[in-house]
Amino acid sequence: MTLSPTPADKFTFGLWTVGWTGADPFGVATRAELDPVEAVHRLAGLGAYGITFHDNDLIPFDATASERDLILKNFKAALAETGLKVPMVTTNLFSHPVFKDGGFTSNDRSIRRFALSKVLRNIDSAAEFGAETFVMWGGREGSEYDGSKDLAAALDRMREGVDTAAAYIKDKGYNLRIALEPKPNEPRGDIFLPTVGHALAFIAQLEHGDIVGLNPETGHEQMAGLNFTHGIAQALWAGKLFHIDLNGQRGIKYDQDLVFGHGDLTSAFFTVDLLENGFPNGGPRYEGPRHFDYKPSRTDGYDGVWESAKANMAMYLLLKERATAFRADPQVQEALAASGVYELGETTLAAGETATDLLADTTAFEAFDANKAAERSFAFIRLNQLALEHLLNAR
Ligand SMILES: [Mn+2]
Repeated sequence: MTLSPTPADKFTFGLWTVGWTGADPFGVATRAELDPVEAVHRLAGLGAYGITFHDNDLIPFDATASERDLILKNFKAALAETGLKVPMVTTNLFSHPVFKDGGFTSNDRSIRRFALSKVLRNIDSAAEFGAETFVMWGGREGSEYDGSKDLAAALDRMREGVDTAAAYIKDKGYNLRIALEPKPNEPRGDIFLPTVGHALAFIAQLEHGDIVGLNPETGHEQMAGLNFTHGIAQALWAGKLFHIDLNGQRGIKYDQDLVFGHGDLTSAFFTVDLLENGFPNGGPRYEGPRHFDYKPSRTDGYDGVWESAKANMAMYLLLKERATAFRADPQVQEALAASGVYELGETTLAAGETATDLLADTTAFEAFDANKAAERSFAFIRLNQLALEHLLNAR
């Protein structure tokens, strides 16, 4: 078993994940605050590659300039000492009451100006840390009541905010790309850009969409009843999978943020299979960090927090091992072929063939025996059983 991670595995964690103290809408914190410096040392000791954070995970919203300087000095010293990287930075536009109606899409223009200014300042900070990805999760960008928002104006303001940030990155020459993180609901009743598909369509409307992509999260797509692997596949296909948030979720309910694989394990297997082995017929690959965005259950103390950090990486490595064995199995290769998985990689038209040529091909239509073709068994059940037997290490 290859369960001991190294930085080469590119595992990264949000400071807000291991640092979550367990406060939820029904109860106060169950764990003490975690010093960011300790988080850096602990994660490095466990074999992680990097740590990520919202601006206010590190620097409190109301910190003075001297407090800010001291925090940054200590944090950077810990990074230098451990070699831990900061590949991604994001902005908190949701905790402070000023953002109760959103940041980029608040109905209050002065709040939108404050939010955009906060983002631009944080872009400077992200570049200073050497981050390559700047995530935007608009948790408060949404509504509870349809009549409370001009929805077209809200999308205009979202586009204005994202385009302004992207143009700023280009003007400054930063090696940064923006990654939008969709979520259907929570904390707002309905959040704008709720799924991977909505966000991809939004990016197509941007002036600076070339440096804007996605940071899909396992649980967020599953909260909408959607297939996470299909979502990241479409983002990859579109050249827009800039970052990824791995965690666990069981069905359509509140955002559980479980350890990766502790939700829908079969889905997690196929997620890792795609990330590690790529599409069966080739295509774009994801090369970025394997980022965990989860919450260590509030039932557990700090022993459980560090166990959960290890568990995320162990689950990924186990699934990687299982997915590699799955693809390498000659019986699986035979089953993939029998099921037509490689046949789907062939173009439907022959090289140079036109629609007119197809219409003239009597074998494609007039002489085509649809009833005979309908007799084909695709044998998908056998293929899936092989996958599950590999997942269970039974082969
Ligand atoms: Mn989540």
